[in-house]
Amino acid sequence: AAPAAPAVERTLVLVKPDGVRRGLVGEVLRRLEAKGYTLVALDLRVPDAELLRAHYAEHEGKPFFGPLVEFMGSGPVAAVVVEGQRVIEAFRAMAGATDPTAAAPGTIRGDLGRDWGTAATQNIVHGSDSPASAQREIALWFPHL
Ligand code: RTP
Ligand code: MG
Repeated sequence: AAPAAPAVERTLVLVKPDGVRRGLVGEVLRRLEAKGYTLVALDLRVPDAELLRAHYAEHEGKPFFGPLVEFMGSGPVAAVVVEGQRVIEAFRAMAGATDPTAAAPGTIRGDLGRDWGTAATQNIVHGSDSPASAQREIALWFPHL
């Protein structure tokens, strides 16, 4: 039998406060659009601690959790829902490794990020890491979708 066609997926992309402050929202959206994905929702807001603690619940108790929530609430975040076949996997590849110093050139973090010596790792973007995470995160950031 022929392999099943991949289903259309949605992922949550965040341009984090460092990316917004550095004027990289357009660059991140440009890369997504240039690769052929569809933007289905866009919002710029300063997220409150309740949303951030829920978003990063898997990291609760880790030493970087407090600095991460503080950093993520330090300014506007651009939240974007992006759609297309295998977009979750694609955006993880486009973002690159978590550590921007180690992230491969060609990726968003590898091309545009660096270590600034801050308590929280500033790495420009977030992307959901699985279909279950994407569904959970989109419901948190865009309850009307
Ligand atoms: P994201 O969730 O933001 O897309 O990033 P990721 O999957 O690559 O990284 P994850 O392990 O989920 O961690 C979430 C965010 O927490 C900060 N972090 N700091 N050891 C550390 O200091 C450390 N580890 C993670 C980063 O901002 C990371 O993106
Ligand atoms: Mg993650």
